[in-house]
Amino acid sequence: MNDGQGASALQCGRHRLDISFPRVMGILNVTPDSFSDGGQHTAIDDALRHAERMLAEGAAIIDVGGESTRPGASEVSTQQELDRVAPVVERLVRELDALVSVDTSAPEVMRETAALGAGMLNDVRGLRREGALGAAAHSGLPVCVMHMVGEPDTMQRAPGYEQPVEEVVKAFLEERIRACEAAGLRRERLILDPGFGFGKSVEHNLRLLNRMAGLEVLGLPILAGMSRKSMIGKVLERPVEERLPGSLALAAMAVERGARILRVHDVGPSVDAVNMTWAVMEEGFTP
Ligand code: 7PJ
Repeated sequence: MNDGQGASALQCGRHRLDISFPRVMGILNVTPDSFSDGGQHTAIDDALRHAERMLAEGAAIIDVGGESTRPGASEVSTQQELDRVAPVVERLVRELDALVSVDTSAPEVMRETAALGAGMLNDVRGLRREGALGAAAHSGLPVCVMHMVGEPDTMQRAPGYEQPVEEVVKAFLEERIRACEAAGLRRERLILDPGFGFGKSVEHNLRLLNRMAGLEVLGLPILAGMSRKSMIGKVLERPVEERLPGSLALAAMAVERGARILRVHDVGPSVDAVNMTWAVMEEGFTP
């Protein structure tokens, strides 16, 4: 059995998320400039329709992001982010009863969206912004804490590590777990993410995935996000719209190395890849 990762369920507001098997989180960008589907789902109705489709395809979580964190992206104001994200979260919760995760680093966005019924917080800055630890702790929601060196606008300038990248990532996550606990955010509410593509070279990303099982000793659920990322583009020399096969291979490998949440654009195919991988790992399946 593959149950070496702490809790088998997360209480996400009104939703209970079973993570005794790997789950898929569908990406819903509401930024005008996100790199792969930017501009396509800015209108709220479009966003809702896209989310509905991802849920029908088997997404357990919808991750709503209003700040583009692609390499080189500029920061948006908190108000701008809130204006983009809040109406979408509100309708996802009310009309679709979706388990909504909010991809944000801003304490105010955490507070407001938690009040609107979001069930999870996802911070690519690992709750390092001033006030973020407190806001996340107060929300009572599970939080995904991701590793990133620097900020999105500067992180890809010759990323270098003094120590092996997997050790740096692990030490960083251990430090964040301690900081969270000191702020009253209980360990049981944390999800860990090595942060593929954030301040890392292709070689760093490949090594990090290959050695990702090393994070399991921390005893917390692992989330992996590699869908359509440039590590695939670079290895396979594919533009972003041709990265699905590469994304599925990486999702399968992440599951095999312990990931319990996969953050993806292409939900249907990812659910199949993840379930097939899991069936092999379990040597069985439930139809
Ligand atoms: C990630 C994320 C990721 C988590 C983005 C993109 C860039 N959140 N938000 N993990 N990536 N937790 O989707 O390519 O890898 S935005």
